[in-house]
Amino acid sequence: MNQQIDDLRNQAVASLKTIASSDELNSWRVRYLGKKSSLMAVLKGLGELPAEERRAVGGQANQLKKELEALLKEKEEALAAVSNLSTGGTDVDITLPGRPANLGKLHPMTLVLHELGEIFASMGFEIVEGPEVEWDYYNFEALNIPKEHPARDSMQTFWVDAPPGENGWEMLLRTHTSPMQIRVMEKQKPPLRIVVPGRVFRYEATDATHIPMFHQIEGLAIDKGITMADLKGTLYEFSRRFFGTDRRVRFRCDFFPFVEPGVEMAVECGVCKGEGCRLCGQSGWIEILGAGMVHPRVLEAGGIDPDVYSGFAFGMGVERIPLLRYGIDDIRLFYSSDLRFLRQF
Ligand code: YSA
Repeated sequence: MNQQIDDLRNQAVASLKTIASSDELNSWRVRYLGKKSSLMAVLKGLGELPAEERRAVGGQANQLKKELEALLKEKEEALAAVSNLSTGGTDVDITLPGRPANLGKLHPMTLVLHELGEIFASMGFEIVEGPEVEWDYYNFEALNIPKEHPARDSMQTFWVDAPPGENGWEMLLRTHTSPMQIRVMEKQKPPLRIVVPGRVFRYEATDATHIPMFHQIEGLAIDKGITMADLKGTLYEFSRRFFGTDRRVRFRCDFFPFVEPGVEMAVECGVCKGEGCRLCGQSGWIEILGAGMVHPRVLEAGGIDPDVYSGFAFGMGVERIPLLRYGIDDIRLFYSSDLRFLRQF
C-alpha cells in the first residue's frame, strides 16, 4: 500500500507541473482529489484494513491529501496571477526584473586584521589564535602581575562566575592578547615568531578612543641575541607599510610588568596631522601599542631559559589603526552598525 500511495503522489506532482490552464487544473483536481479518485478510494477503504495497517496507511493518505490540496491552491494562485496579467490586471507583474539581493561585505575590522596578518606574515611571523575566556594565571600571574599588584588596576576586567581551575585559578574575559605569549611558549620552543589577533575586553568607560570590547594583535619573537633594535625595526617596517613613509612614529618609555625595558609607540594623528584635535586629546599623537623586551620572569614562566634566549613583544590596539589611516574621529563608529559609515570600506 505504501508504494501505491507514493506512486500516486509522484504521478500527481508530475502532472501538475504540466498544467497551464484552469480547465486542466480542474480535471487534475477531480482526478486526484475528487470523490472517485484513487486517493479517496484508499481513504474510504481504511475501515476494511487490519488495525495496525490502518493507522500507517491512513496517516500516509491523509498527509498526501493535505499536500495535494496545498499544491492545488498554489497552482490556482499562480494561474490567477498570469491571467491577471494577460487581462490587464495589476496585482503581480511577473515580467518585472527581480529585486537584486543585498550583498554583505567584510567588516572594516576584519579587513584591517587581514591586512595586518599579511604584513606580519610577510616578515616571517606565524598567525595563531587563543581563547577569549582565560584563567587569571595566563592573563596576569604568568605575566609577572601577581594578585594585588597595582598594574591590575589599569586593566579592569569582567570576571566569569565559574568553578576555579587548576591551583584555584579564576576565570575572566581576557584584557589583552598577551596571555598567548605564555600559552605559545609552553608549547613551542625558540626560535619563535608569532602574531596573535583577537578580541579583548575591559570594564571601562567609552570615549572617542576607548571601547569595552576591542581587538589587539600581539607580537612575540624569541631567539638567541634578539635586541630592542629588532623590536624597533619590526615596528617601523610595519608603520611604513601600513601608514606610508611620511607618517611620523614616536617611541617613549612605558611600564608593563611583563617587559624590561618597556615602550609605547604612538603614530602622528591622522585627523589633525599632528596639530592637535579632539581625537588625539590635542597632543598630535595616538598611542597604538605597548611593547618591550620580554621580562626574564615571563620567559621562565613559559619554560624558556632567559640566560640563553631573549625576545621582544608588542600588543597593538587594532581599532586605532584605521582611525589613524583614514582620519576617523571616533572609534565607536566601528560598532554603531551605521551602514553609511560601514559602506565606505
Ligand atoms: C605591552 C608589552 C608587551 O610585551 C606586549 C604587549 C603589550 C601591550 C599590553 N598587553 C596592553 O594591553 N597594553 S595597553 O593596555 O596599553 O593596550 C595596548 C593598546 O590597546 C593601546 O595602545 C591601545 O591602542 C589599545 N587600547 C587599550 N585600551 C583600549 C584600546 N583600544 C580601544 N579601546 C580601549 N579601551
